[in-house]
Amino acid sequence: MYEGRVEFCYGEVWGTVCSNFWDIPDAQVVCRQLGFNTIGTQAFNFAFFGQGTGPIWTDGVECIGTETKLISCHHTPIGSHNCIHLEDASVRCPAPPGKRSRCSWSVQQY
Ligand SMILES: [Ca+2]
Repeated sequence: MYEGRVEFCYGEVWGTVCSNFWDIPDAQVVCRQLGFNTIGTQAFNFAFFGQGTGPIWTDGVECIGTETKLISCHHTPIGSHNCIHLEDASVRCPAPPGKRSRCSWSVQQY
């Protein structure tokens, strides 16, 4: 599992995403964008993995879940929000597609 607070870089500055309307489709897009699997993705709000310290870049993220980039989803204009860092959004992503667990599916040959 890979998990943490969601931040993205805008104008050379890293900032967070407020978690109003933050849910699994949004987290799936983050995981996909980072090269992880999306099945089993979890979304967390209220700074579950700690608060950021930079700007809060956006809020009201509403992805369908199939987008390739978070910035393609509906969201408030950059810098427009009514949040504090206590509301920072986070995700937990399953392992990348190439990394299969020891117990993953296989075919036995006889
Ligand atoms: Ca959402």
